[in-house]
Amino acid sequence: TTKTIQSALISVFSKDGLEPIVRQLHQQNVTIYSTGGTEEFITNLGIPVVPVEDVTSYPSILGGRVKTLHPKIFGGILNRQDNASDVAEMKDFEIPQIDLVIVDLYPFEKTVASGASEADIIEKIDIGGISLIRAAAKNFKDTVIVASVNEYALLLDLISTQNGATTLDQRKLLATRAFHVSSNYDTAIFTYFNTDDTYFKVSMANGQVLRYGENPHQKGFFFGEFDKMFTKVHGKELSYNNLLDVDAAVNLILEFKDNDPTFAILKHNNACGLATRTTMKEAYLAALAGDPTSAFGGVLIANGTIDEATAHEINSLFCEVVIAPNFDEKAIAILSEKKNRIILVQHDVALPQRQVRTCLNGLLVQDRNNVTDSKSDLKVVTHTAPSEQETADLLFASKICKNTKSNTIVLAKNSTLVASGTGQTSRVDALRQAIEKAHSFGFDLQGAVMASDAFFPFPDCVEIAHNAGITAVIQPGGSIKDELSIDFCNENKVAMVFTGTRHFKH
Ligand code: 93A
Repeated sequence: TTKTIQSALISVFSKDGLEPIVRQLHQQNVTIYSTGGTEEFITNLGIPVVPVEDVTSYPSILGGRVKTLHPKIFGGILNRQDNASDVAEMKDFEIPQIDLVIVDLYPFEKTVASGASEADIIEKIDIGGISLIRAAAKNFKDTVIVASVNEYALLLDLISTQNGATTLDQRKLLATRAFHVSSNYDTAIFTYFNTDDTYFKVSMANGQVLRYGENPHQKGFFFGEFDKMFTKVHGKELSYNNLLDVDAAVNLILEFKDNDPTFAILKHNNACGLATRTTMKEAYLAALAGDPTSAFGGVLIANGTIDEATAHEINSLFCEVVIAPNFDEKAIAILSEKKNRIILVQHDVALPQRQVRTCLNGLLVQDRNNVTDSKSDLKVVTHTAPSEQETADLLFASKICKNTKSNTIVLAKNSTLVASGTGQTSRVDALRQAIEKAHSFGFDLQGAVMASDAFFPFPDCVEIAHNAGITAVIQPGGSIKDELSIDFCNENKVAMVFTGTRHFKH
């Protein structure tokens, strides 16, 4: 499968970086075929070159639109050397073998960016070059394709150290990169032509045009398979913001999958109420009591069946979406009394393991945060250890904390979210917000626990928490000033545990 390059077709828009390659090819006695400007460039180097016109017996026509598009060129690139009839036809039609193709395409994107006229832009849609690339890449078994200046260094290495010998793996790698070039090129052309956003609806499988984006003046789309995750049994169409909240809700409740009945209420992707109880109705009422003001217009999610009694309670609340793995029939009838209220039955489907969002002019991709702090992860760093109830509350609070926008502080007591500070630019502000909120809804923070998504750089948070009545703290640890927080806790009999895992969420 090793092949040695004996002939090359070179057709490049930019001649940058070509000289050492041409010299090396010449040194290896490689026959070089070339198009107009490239041929002139090579001739000027004093290196012999065969014009493609001599091969095709055709001049470049239609103002250069047709230069290399000819069976004698494409036959030379596409023939299968282990195919007897291909070999015979090559001989019959006097087609020269082409082992290597080097192309640098017309600069389409650059021309668009320069603000050129439509006519100029259209002339920069490369047809022959893209065909050469695709043909040579298709026939990677026999042909080497260099479709970008980025591969020149590799090519130079191949011809100088291996005398132009290439392995099948090397040719396939170059073909892969070539198809990357050709697909990006066609995407750029499509992007230039396309002005109709709704095109995505037909072009992308399962793509969905939303009423609008985050605000009415923004367009919005959803690409995903919503119906695989949920059965919508009632209500209006989900909006962009509904979908974001549903996503946050599903991630949050996943932390409580195998727990006793747990109910969460979310607003703007953060939990404003969450509680675990022995019945779903009690869990809902406790979650609602956490922050009845924020719950208005929220997204509700349960980790188990929503029964008739729970539905009765929910019905008096204005809420956008209710999600549960199961609903009793009567519960559905009750919740359906409100025409717009969206009712979703959640299926047991895993979420993607990678998360994607746009960033600058590209994308950011990361693994899902799959770490849920458990009892065995906890390292008691204070003289006082948390009690059994406090330990349960610490782990409970840390699950909510992980699913709340940073910086965040979560206060919890008796398996109930008491209050949280969400998305603050300072951790102290997050704590103050949580304490103030808890007090405004009449909570007694004595014996409550505190979770922090990241370490405390200063001992101020544990001081404020202690003064508010908090008796146990969970945090990742890892600040160079950890000792200051630990000392304060020891002096004041506050229990603190480290998890070793930070849970930022931006
Ligand atoms: O107008 S084209 O699409 N028609 C062709 O047949 C053709 N063959 C190669 N453009 C074509 N090319 C392109 O010409 C190459 O992709 C390269 O960008 C350029 C090189 O032209 P020259 O060697 O004349 O500078």
